[in-house]
Amino acid sequence: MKLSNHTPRGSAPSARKILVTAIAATAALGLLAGCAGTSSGGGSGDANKKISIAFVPKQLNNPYTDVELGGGEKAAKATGDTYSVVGPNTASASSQVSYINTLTQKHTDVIAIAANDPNAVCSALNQAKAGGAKIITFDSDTAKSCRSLFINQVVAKDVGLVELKQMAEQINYEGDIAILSATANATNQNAWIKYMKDELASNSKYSKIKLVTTVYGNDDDTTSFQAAQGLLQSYPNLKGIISPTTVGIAATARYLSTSSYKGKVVLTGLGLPNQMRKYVKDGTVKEFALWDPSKIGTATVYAAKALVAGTITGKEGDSFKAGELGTLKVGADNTVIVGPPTEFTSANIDDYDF
Ligand code: RAM
Repeated sequence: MKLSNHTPRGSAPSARKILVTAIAATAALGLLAGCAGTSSGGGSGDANKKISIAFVPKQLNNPYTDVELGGGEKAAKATGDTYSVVGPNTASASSQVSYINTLTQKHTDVIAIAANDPNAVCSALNQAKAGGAKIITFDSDTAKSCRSLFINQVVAKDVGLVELKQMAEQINYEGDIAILSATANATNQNAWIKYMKDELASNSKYSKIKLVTTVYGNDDDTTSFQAAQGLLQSYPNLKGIISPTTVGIAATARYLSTSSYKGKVVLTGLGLPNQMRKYVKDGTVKEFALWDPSKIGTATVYAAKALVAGTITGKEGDSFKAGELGTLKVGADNTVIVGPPTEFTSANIDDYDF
């Protein structure tokens, strides 16, 4: 959603060409499929088969989730597939289970889930799979055995390293810092935090930085705001807070912006440019990072279609066409990486609208 278009001029195929190609592909695949049958989710080989895909985000009513799912909805409209969203209002470990069970009963072709816990949803997902559904994780993974594919926004290590780098530069590589995360079980945040801790322990340029604590705002605005307040009460010498969650960083910025810590305590992490803009402009925050969440939704829809069609199984080396994102490749751990992180500062934040 950056306000520039990376599609090279003249590269878009004409509508007629697409139509002709689509008809030809359908005919060819129809011949290939023969009498193979078209059981739900079974991989009929028909790349044009319309599917039903249900997204189960970590929680509803999270602005980040809204952008992510917006990409999925747009892609499903373009492909003519049936798109739906169901999910809990809180991001607690097992809050998604009942929604998965309902989707299983409805014989949804693909369940795409951003897991609140790597294991708590697995038995429900395995039942869905036994009923014929394909399982994709996006944003936040489950244990590998519970899904065919993980659509990951960015290489996890890169996320951890960029957040730490932005903090270190602003505190001159010295002092106490804390992490204000989402939920204690979140697979994505825990992976990023692990890489931050590894780097703090192993990279000598960070030897004077001490991570004093990690606290959790549960991706709830009020809880995160209070957690930020509590951190500064408990650690008055804190130099900085890293918040690897869009909910956490926005709530912490709001707290800092009207407190005596504004401009003194450094805040970095992962934020939506539209939520963070005012805190960058008023000097509360200098730098933060993210990616375009809508691309995750887009990639998930095209991966879902390829899985149902049987053109991919999710193994390393598989690739599939993902509309405006071009061709995406499945890498190690059955994971697709959508793109690199973007760093936002006052110099570029107005170029982004999400
Ligand atoms: C929050 C959620 C989401 C995460 C972003 C960065 O919105 O925890 O899972 O990817 O932050």
